[in-house]
Amino acid sequence: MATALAACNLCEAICGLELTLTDDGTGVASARGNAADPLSRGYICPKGVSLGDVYADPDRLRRPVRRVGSGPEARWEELSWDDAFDLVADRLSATITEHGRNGVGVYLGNPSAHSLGSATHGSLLARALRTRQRFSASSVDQIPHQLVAHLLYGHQLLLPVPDLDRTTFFLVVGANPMASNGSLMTAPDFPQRVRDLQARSGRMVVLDPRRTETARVADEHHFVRPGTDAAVLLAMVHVVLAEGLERPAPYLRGVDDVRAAVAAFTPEEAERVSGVPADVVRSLARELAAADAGVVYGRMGVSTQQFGTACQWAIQLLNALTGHLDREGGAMFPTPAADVVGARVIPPGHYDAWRSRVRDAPEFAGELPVSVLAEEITTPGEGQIRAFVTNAGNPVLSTPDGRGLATALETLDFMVSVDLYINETTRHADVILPPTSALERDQYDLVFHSLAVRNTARYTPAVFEKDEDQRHDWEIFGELATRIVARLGAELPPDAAGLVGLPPAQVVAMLLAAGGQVTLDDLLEHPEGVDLGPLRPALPARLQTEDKTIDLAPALLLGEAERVRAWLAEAQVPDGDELMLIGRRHKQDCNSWLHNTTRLTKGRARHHLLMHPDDLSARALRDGERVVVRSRVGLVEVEVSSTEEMMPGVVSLPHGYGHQLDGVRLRHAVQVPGVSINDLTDPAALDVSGNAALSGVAVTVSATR
Ligand SMILES: Nc1nc2c(c(=O)[nH]1)N[C@H]1C(S)=C(S)[C@@H](COP(=O)(O)OP(=O)(O)OC[C@H]3O[C@@H](n4cnc5c(=O)[nH]c(N)nc54)[C@H](O)[C@@H]3O)O[C@H]1N2
Ligand SMILES: Nc1nc2c(c(=O)[nH]1)N[C@H]1C(S)=C(S)[C@@H](COP(=O)(O)OP(=O)(O)OC[C@H]3O[C@@H](n4cnc5c(=O)[nH]c(N)nc54)[C@H](O)[C@@H]3O)O[C@H]1N2
Ligand code: SF4
Ligand SMILES: [Mo]
Repeated sequence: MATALAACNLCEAICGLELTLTDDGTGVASARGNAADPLSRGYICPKGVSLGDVYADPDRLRRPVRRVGSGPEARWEELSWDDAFDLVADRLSATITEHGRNGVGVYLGNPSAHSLGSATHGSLLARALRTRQRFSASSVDQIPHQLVAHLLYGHQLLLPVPDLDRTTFFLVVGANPMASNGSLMTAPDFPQRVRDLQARSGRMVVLDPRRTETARVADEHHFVRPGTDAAVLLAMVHVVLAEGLERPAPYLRGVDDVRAAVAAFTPEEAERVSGVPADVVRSLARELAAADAGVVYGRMGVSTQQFGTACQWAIQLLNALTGHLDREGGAMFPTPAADVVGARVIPPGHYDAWRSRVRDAPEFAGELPVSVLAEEITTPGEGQIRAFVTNAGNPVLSTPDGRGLATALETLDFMVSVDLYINETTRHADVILPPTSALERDQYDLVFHSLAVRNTARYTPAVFEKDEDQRHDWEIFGELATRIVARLGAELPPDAAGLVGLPPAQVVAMLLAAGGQVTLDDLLEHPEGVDLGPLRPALPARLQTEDKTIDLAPALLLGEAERVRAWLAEAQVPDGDELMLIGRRHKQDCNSWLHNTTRLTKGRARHHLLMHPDDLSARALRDGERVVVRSRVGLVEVEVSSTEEMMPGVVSLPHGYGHQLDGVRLRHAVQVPGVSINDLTDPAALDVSGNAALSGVAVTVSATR
């Protein structure tokens, strides 16, 4: 039977796969990890197998469709690509002519970063539209990381990653890589990498309000109350500096300003709000400072919260001050073969260059917080969004007050979505343009090789040829951009115009040539991937700051320390009726999609609200019964599960559930129970970066009886 190599693009681990094709060569019979892949080394998770299901899924769109009617009565009609492109270009250019550039809004979802064509050509659309109403899943995810990287290292994507394979002290704050497979840390087969760490006498310590899959395999776990990590992390910085444990590199500046800023953050104050014992805060700081190879790593839990930026800053401070930045086993910068940072393919970023129209929220790197999207659609006035474009996303399920956003989408003059499926968001579109799926296109992970725990490079040619009447995403962006500017009597800037029709392979070839580590030909000869060795020290040369130093204490971040201090002075531990809601991810879930694959949805239901048994009994609730969860924004009804893995006072719902596809005729729909956590999260709650504070939402839980 024929086999083919593929790259899984369903999460940041970018595993190499070996597919066995069906006898006629038109489908996937089975999939396994490719042992020859130098990064993933044969690892695969349950989702990797489902790539073939997506390819074969009869409900995946392959031709453009137009919606006729709305709500449960809506019908979808196929139309030709040419007609679809014309229709979309007509409507978007008409909106611009009538309402101005900011009359069109754009949202880019998570899989945009996981497709080579979106990475190379996605910006074409923004450059044709030139709107300030730009949004993405980044502002319900990692904007604080990017803001801090921009301020400290001079580029929003110059993000240090844990040198996981060589560290001996790994402090994980608000991340669950045993389920997520790592994020802003491309580390396929995290479970084995942790076993290796422990086998070399290293330790993993986890701070998380839930005893997660990662906490369970850790050497130490402490509950931390949601949203209070900044107090813990800044207290750790305080301990490092107060005890003289710092070892700053010569290119670090601002240590004394940091010392002054953290003076008020004592471990005792941290304990009061967070529940993490003061002696644990002290011993973690000392253990990090004493470790030969130590690193602090924090992800979603400390990014999507009220002090996300302060947390990410404190994490950089801890690594840098204890001498673990740019050091083996510490926090290191990959040297990717195709370097989008050095080549400035992605700009370094800027903050607060303009603000949102209705709420006056600052932009970051040209994007506004997605939490302001609904109000920008519904609030009349100049710059109101009248037409809307989405690519690879589902903000109705993935952004705060998703239900409110769905209502807002219904008021638009026009909406177009580039997506493989009709989902809770794209069902509101007038036109859906479906690109080819992962196995039908070439892949090179421009983003994730830049965040990997080992330097590798891999170019994977398409497994299946697309049929003539399909389009790749880069072709869709090129076509739309060209037709829109033509209607506006405008032109694309020369570098953008040069991209139209240029296959992504050529973009990759140019980037690889600039880097000089490998060529595209090398990679085509080795589709399993090429090993470029362990991470290596790169500072100060790789810094993108003008003077090649790192200012640890930019004014914005000092201001954040002050904001955390002011909050700390007032902060009370919630009591009485109130609980704090957090999210969770499961191994078999992929954000809000893939819930239509039998393979990933069979087995025990996993949509429940998790709650500590004491919190259930305090409310006279029974394990398994349906409860009402209320927040300022909305309410949902869902089954509750009693578990001691939750910190008392904290409850958890998974993210990406709550499908609302009633009335949408799908051939193969699987009914997955559950509710959307984002019917409870609050678009008013933002970090300074504009990131949504999804963690620590105040809720009450009561019986439906
Ligand atoms: N409360 C809460 N909210 C959260 C989170 C949380 O933890 N808690 N997590 C946040 C995070 S980290 C993220 S990244 C977001 C994700 O939120 P989004 O990015 O808005 O949503 P996804 O579920 O990733 O949407 C995937 C869509 O992309 C389509 N798709 C898949 N591949 C492709 C492709 O190659 N091209 C195109 N055009 N479409 C494709 C799928 O069909 C699906 O419809 O959710 C965020 N929201
Ligand atoms: N299987 C699977 N893998 C995925 C995804 C998926 O949907 N499914 N999504 C992918 C995406 S888009 C992303 S961004 C990554 C995310 O990757 P991770 O960040 O590793 O994943 P999460 O499960 O969101 O982990 C967040 C952790 O923070 C904890 N937490 C919540 N609030 C707080 C808090 O206030 N303080 C602290 N200290 N902890 C808190 C939660 O309990 C949870 O364990 O995963 C990626 N991988
Ligand atoms: S961990 Fe699973 S979903 Fe992520 S890339 Fe690997 S196989 Fe795909
Ligand atoms: Mo994400």
